[in-house]
Amino acid sequence: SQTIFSGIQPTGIPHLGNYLGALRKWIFLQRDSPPDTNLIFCLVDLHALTLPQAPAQLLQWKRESLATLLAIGLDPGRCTVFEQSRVPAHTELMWLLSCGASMGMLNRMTQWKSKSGEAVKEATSVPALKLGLFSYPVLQAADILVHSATHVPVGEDQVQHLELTRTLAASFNHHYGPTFPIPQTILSPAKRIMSLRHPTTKMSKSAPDPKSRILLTDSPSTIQSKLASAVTDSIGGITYSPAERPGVSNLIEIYAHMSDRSDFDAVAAEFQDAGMNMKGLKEKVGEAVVVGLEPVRRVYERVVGESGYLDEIARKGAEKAKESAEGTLERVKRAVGLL
Ligand code: AQP
Repeated sequence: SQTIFSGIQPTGIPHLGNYLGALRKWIFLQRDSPPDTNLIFCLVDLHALTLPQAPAQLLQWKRESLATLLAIGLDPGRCTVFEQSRVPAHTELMWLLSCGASMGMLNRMTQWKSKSGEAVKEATSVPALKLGLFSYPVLQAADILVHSATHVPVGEDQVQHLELTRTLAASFNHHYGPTFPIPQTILSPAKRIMSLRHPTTKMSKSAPDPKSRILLTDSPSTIQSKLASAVTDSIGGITYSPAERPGVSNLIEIYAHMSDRSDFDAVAAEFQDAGMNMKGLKEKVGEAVVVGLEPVRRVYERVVGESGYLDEIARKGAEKAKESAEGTLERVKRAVGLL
């Protein structure tokens, strides 16, 4: 049987990029997978600590992120939904994998290069670079491998980390005998939703400008106003051309994904034929997003205040995840000679 694993950092309320690139796929997998498929979804709170976090803020984001996962339709009866830090097997396996992970490989990770920013380019700033941020992909590999996952649905920005996970798994299997399945990446059609303010960079929770992203819990008027201020261009007409018109193309993609369409050129042609201007395009995209997110927001508002219910989900999820992880960890410990 298959095991599907994926995670999200509780570093803010998930945005439309997280949703279209990953979270919505989780719901489709929950709906369409055979009943014997293990579905495991994780709030990777230890990953969140790789950048500075205020403790009270992190705690609040964890709770809001869990509420969002329930709001999009994850069913804790069908899936394992849990917080990473409650399952110590993740960090234990991370150590064991770290002992076989090469610094050279980690140094090539683009997320490390971008999140460590200028500091990584200047040897003088090396003391400011944090080990946790550097070894982030090894913890991610442990998250996946400790559950013997066979499939991992993620957005495009995580593809390189998944490649590293496969390398670490294959190398471990080579040295110690078959232990881990080699997990496959599942990419959703919305591989990379772009920022509304800087459409050549991906939509991100941590970008400083809140208008650059649409949160899954934004009100209809907030959604419309963020789209109204989306950066486009002054070229006439509406065409789909990501290289020349990143802003407009991103809006067309968002509209298409929210309306279950896959032919971006055809969508653009329809808008063009209807004589739509930029303002009209933004309003149309806004309507599709508002309609698609309305049910999410409704459930979110109901569950986010129910702390007892959320705590119970997190507790039960951790129990299930521990069971799933401990078997693998024991096999790994035997394989390396610790047991
Ligand atoms: N813009 C995006 N388009 C498509 N998919 C995306 N994902 C993230 N941004 C986009 C996918 O969402 C899942 C969860 O991501 P994450 O929170 O674990 O980390 P991230 O990729 O670093 O996302 P953010 O929003 O940019 O967070 P910060 O700013 O905190 O780093 C992953 O499957 C990811 O691919």
